[in-house]
Amino acid sequence: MLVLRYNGSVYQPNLSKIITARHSHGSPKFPNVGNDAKLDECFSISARKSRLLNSLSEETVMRRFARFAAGCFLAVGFTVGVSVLGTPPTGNVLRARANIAGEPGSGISGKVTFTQAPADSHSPVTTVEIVAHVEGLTPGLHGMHIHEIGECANTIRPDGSTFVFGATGGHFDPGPSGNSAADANHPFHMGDIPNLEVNAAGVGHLRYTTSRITLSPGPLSVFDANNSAVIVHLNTDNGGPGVAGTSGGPRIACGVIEVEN
Ligand SMILES: [Cu+2]
Repeated sequence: MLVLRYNGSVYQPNLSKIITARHSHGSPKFPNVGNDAKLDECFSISARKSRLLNSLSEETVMRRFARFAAGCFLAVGFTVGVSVLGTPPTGNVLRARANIAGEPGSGISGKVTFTQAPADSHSPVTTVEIVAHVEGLTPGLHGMHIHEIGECANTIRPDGSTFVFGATGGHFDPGPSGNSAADANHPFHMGDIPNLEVNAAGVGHLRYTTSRITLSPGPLSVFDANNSAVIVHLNTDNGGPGVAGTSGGPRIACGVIEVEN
C-alpha cells in the first residue's frame, strides 16, 4: 500500500469539535458569532486533503476525509437551516429601514432608516444613525424603541385582553444585562433611543446616532435570529430606571427592521 510521508504538521480533522462549536456559538441571540470560521475550515477541504495524503495511508485518508466531509455537510446544512428559519441577512449590512404603521384606521405611518458607519482609525466604534419620520401622531414626545422581535402582530395577554403589537416583545437588549423588560434596565437597553418629537401638525422627527446596535453581524446586531422592530408609544418615555409604566405606555405604531439595499 502506498504510504507517503510528510515532514510538516499532520492535520487531524475533528468532527466533534466542529459540531460542538456550531452549537455553542450559534445561539439564538448570537447566531452569527463563530459561524464564518467554522465554514472557512470546511471550504478549505482540498488543502486539508492534500496534507492528509502526504502523511497517512490512502485508505486511512479516504476514511477520514469522508468523515470530515460529512461533518462539513452537516455544518453547512445547519447554517442554511438557521438562516431560512430566522432569516437574518448574510453579509455586512450597512443600511436598513422600518416602515412604520399604526393600527388600521389610525392614520399613523412613516419610516425609520438606519445607516451604519463602518469603524475606522478615526472612529473605532461602529455607529448607526437612526432617522425617523412618522406622521399622524398627537403633538408632544412619544416613546420610541427598538424591540427585540421583528414581528408586529398583536398578541393576547393572560387576562384575555389584546396586547397591540405584543409580538415585538420587550426592548432589544442582547447584553450585557440581557433584560428586555420595558421597566427593567431602562433606559440602558441596547434598543433604548430618545423620544420622537412630534410637532403641532402631528409629524414626528428624530435623528440620533448610537453605538448600542449594529446592522452588521455581531452580538449587538438588530438582525439576530428573530430580527427586531421599531415601536412608537402613546406616551412620553421618561427614562426612569425600574419605574413601572414610564417607558411610553401603549404601543401605537410598529415597523419591522428590514435590510435596505
Ligand atoms: Cu417600546
